[in-house]
Amino acid sequence: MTDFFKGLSQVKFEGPQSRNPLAYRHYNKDEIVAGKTMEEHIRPAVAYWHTFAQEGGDPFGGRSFDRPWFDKGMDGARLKADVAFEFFELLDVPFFCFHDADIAPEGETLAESNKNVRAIGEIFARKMEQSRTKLLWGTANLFSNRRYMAGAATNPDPEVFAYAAGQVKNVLELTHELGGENYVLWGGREGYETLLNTKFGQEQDQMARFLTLVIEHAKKIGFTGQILLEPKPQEPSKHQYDYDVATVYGFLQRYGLEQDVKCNIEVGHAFLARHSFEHELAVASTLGMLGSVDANRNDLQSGWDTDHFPNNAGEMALAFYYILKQGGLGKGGFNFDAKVRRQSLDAADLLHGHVGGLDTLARGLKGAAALIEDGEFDRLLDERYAGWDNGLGKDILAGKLSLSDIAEKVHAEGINPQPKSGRQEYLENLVNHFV
Ligand code: XUL
Ligand code: CO
Repeated sequence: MTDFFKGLSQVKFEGPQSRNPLAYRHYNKDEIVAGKTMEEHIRPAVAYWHTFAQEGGDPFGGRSFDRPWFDKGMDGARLKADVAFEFFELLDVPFFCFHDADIAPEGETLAESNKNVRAIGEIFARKMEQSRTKLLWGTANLFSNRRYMAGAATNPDPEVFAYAAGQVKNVLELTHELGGENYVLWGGREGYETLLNTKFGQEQDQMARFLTLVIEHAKKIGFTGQILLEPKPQEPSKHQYDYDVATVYGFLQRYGLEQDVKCNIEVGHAFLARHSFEHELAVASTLGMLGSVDANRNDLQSGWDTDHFPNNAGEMALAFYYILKQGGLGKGGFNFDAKVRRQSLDAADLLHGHVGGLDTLARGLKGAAALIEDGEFDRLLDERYAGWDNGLGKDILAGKLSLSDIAEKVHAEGINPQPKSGRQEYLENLVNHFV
């Protein structure tokens, strides 16, 4: 045991009345909701980067956190791994996620970096034999090092592409060996700052080639997890290619990859694309692309990707509505891509963030399950579209009528549709009744 979390004990469910700030009030992992335990629905994961590697810096000031593993090379990385697994147990969560760069220091060469990552990977493997926490996903950091400033797969220099490929091969194989259920690609620098130095079509081809290589390698090593692309419209690139779910789907279809890849949808990224989170989930679910979720929220005032912990149960209820309707996230889950604020210096703050986030998800889950169980919401939606189930609507959709046929019908039958209320306020109140 390290002494990082000294004095803190495992977070337990105590119910909504509890005033214990380090107890779950809504997240009761074994409680059955809509046929599964809460843990099976949510599949919560701790993000290694925000929780253990984040330094508390902002554009106006550097590190504010003082962690005993900072600046200590591989010794620090080993201590960080010890602390990480203690944290997973304190929170009692089933999953974690990592980038290669979060877990081990970069070396002078790719070989040295990969070796460092592998050494910590071995420690993870040993710890995972004792721990119940598994790997939700792994990913390679292809955006922090300056070699990637003009992109990884989409770099004008093929040697950068090659370096990135070497990094991804290593992390994909490690993810597979650790039993990871997904592999994520977030294209932080796959985009451009200015078209003045960018061949857009060329870069699209490169990105598709890279993804194809990853898919092929995953198959070759027998990785049966999901390959996930994480859309985000900007930051750090001015224009990112994986703008939103619809854009990603168009890209995948163009290169014939839509069967092999799904999306990891992040709340804050949806906002940056000027969508709601539930919009992105609805689009993804409709396209068969809803693979996993990065849970967080943005500071709406700043309009930036601030990665706060989720605290809006109503928003999460709408998210769970689409997740429950598609029968769950399968191999995906809810990764807390969220960080404590710069002034939240204490070890306990890391727990408070996750406890509140998980309680918010639990409230959303229970709300969505109750909404569906009640049935009125779905019935109203079906009623609104009922005209398409038979007669005119059905014939139009089935392609039985030409434009002239339809026009003729309007004249012959005196069709004169009368607008009906969309009842938005009624529906908002109905949803709120269950959250
Ligand atoms: C960045 C982001 C990443 C990805 C993984 O905005 O969300 O942390 O989730 O690379
Ligand atoms: Co993310």
